[in-house]
Amino acid sequence: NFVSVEPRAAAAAAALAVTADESVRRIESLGQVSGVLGCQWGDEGKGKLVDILAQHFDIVARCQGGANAGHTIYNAEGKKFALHLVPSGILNEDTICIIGNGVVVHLPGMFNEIDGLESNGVNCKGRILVSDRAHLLFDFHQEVDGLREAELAKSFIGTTKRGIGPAYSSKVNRNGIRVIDLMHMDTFPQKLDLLLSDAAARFPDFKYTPEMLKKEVERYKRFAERLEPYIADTVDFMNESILQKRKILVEGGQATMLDIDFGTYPFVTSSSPSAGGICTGLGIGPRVLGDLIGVVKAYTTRVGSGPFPTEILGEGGDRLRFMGQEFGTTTGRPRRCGWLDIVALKYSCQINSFSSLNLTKLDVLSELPKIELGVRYKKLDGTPIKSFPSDLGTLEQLKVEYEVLPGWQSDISSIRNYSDLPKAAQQYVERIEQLVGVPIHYIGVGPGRDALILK
Ligand code: 2SA
Ligand code: GDP
Ligand code: MG
Repeated sequence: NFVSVEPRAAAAAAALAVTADESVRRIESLGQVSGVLGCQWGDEGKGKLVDILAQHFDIVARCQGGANAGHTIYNAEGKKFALHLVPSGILNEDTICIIGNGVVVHLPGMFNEIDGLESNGVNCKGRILVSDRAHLLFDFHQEVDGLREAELAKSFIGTTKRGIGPAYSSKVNRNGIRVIDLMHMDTFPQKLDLLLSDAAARFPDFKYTPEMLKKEVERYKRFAERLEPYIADTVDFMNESILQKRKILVEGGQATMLDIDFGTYPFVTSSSPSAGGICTGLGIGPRVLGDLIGVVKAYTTRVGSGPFPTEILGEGGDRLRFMGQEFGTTTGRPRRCGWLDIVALKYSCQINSFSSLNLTKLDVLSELPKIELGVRYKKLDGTPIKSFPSDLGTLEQLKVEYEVLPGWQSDISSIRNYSDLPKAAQQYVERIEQLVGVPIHYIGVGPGRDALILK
């Protein structure tokens, strides 16, 4: 009773201003369960693509991360929304949004986000389901995140301080508290006491008092009441939806190069933003996955510490940051900027087996007379490095070889057909395809819903 299954192709085509039948068919033919994942260090523009594709899907699901994510989207009237926990499908009124078991949920933040959406005219009622198996992220996890960063001093990770690492630590440590535990308020105080006592034992600066526990338990009693209608066995819901032929779009948070296993460890987030995270974070098997779209910015950005081989320091980086308005959606932090890193992109394509790519923010490069592509890594002594290195020392010491391509130096933000792009822009797109061996089917030329070229 939550889901409307009628096709929404006509509305979607109108919103995209798509004229080519072939392009519409391409979106329509995306697999029943498809995913949108970040290829780089996040903020590639995943939210925008999810919002656009959501018009063709019945369900949009988040499978990992938490309110560290910041997905910026604009509705049909051009109003800006920054989403953190609520999936980017929420602006499409027929879409059901799932917060899967792999997500860590900060309830005060989630309800703030829902209140903000509703006060801006977005009806969320009956449209958000939260997994009973998802772990709760408490305010104290955020405090501990800050304490850990302070302890690391100069080698801090540069987290969003949203409590992500500490919440996943509680989960893996097997004393985390799950959404379903809120339905058993009799045992909840003991569980929370154990968690808070652990934090107090580990961090002398974390002041834990009995009053604190009492206050938090009272607060969570109220959250539990408000949350009850949202709680669902999302594993069953997802699998039943698959049997009923509903279309499901999975929205990745963060990105592959921040993956706990594949990223530039320890400068990573604490979840699996790559393809594997879809199965573990939603309880669906790998054989149901259809298309996976990798979202890649036409250049590279990274927020937080850690290796960034193609980073442009100084004026060049500042110029990209200014042109691309590269500031964190969650924290407002300036993002580090650099050229597109083909070695990292190829690695990301290997890990995720992307069926196609969405190249975003091509418009941001429009002013540049020349554009560089980082195509190979070499050690300082000239020895070639075959694939993306696991070793931090190697990553910090390597030399990147660049290919230099001509810029197009004209405004492309109102172009909607691939053939109308300047030849130099087409050459840039096609060189990337050639180097990574995955087709680019979507090209972003602006932040708005309509600013997308289907190739
Ligand atoms: P955390 O908070 O434990 O996940 O931080 C660990 C690393 O992961 C990075 N990270 C991100 N990188 C880019 N974008 C993210 N979301 C926000 C945005 C970030 C913001 O959309 O702009 O507003 O600052 C995100 N979330 C986590 C983080 O920078 C650390 O390097
Ligand atoms: P996400 O975390 O991957 O969803 O990305 P963010 O929302 O954090 O950051 C991407 C930013 O780029 C947002 O401000 C988007 O509105 C904007 N954006 C997305 N696609 C494009 C594009 O093709 N061109 C331009 N100029 N901006 C874009
Ligand atoms: Mg973001």
